[in-house]
Amino acid sequence: MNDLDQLVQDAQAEFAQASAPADLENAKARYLGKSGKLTEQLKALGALAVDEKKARGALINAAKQQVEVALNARRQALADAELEAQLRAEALDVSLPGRQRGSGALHPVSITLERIEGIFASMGFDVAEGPEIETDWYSFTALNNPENHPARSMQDTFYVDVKDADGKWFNLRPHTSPMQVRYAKAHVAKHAAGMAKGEAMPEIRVIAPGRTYRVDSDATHSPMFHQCEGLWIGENVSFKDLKAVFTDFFRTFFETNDLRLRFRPSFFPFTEPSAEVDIAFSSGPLKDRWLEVAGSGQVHPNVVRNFGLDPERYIGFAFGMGPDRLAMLRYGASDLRQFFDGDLRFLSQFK
Ligand code: 2NL
Repeated sequence: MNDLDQLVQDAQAEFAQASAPADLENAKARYLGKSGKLTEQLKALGALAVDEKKARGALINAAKQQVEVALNARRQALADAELEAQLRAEALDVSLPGRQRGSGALHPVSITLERIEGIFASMGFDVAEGPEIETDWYSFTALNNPENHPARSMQDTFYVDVKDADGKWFNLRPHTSPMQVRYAKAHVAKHAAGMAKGEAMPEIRVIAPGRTYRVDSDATHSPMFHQCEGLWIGENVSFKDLKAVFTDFFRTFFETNDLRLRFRPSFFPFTEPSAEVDIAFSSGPLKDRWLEVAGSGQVHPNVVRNFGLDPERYIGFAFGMGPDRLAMLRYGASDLRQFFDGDLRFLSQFK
């Protein structure tokens, strides 16, 4: 092998070893640069005789061409590799599914409240919502709770560290009855002025759904829970009407006529007489099991008086039910607290 063949071979080996464009350009300079090995060879031609110069010059040019071919091939290879790597790094899988925006849904208890409201609205009940922080009078006194009734005690009721106009602590309402008292008083105030002497006031028909609070926590009690109370007051509203309203309500709510109701005598300070309401299905997984679903009763004369009405003339019924409990029954949930833990694995089942 002559010196030029050796030189070409060395150049090819060095180019092959260059793993980055900068390395390759440095290698190129060592052969083709101003003082590169091939350039030195060409410079040396000047010292040769004319005929030798021609022959040697042709050989050097041939070698130079080979080096340039090798250089360009390596440049191309490195550029290809770089492009390849870049494409790999920026790869887009157009077959991947797009990112979706999660769609929200109503909470199971909200769905239940909307169902309850819809059914009562269809029976002519207004839907009233109001404050969750209440005065002592609205939560207890107006509802015929004696001053030292246990329902007022610290064990049951959450109090707010602020006193109302009567010098009593504000409370987190333990039921939605205060809203019905507010509604009844507003109803009476609205109609009293415009009524002719002896004319009967239009009936009060209202439900009060919403959040309520008690110091209580286990599988069937949460410190925050929901209530839906109802009130129907007129000149001639009786327990018979309550029974009809409840029968209609529960059959519509549970979408079955295979449902019986039972009224069990009970006690509430705000009603007299009072009854606990149980339902039983005639078929299905809960067949023939009596389930307590509501409290009810004829509104106590003292409470009617607190509405601003004459209890000798106006009479009616009130009731209270637990939408959380109704949601549990309707959806077959076993622990009330699951509704309020905020775990989407549980909640998203009700979409
Ligand atoms: C229960 C008991 C009941 C009422 C709530 C009521 C409201 C007014 C006047 C009279 Cl403004 N009564 N509400 C009456 C009887 C029972 O609920 O066990 N609820 C889940």
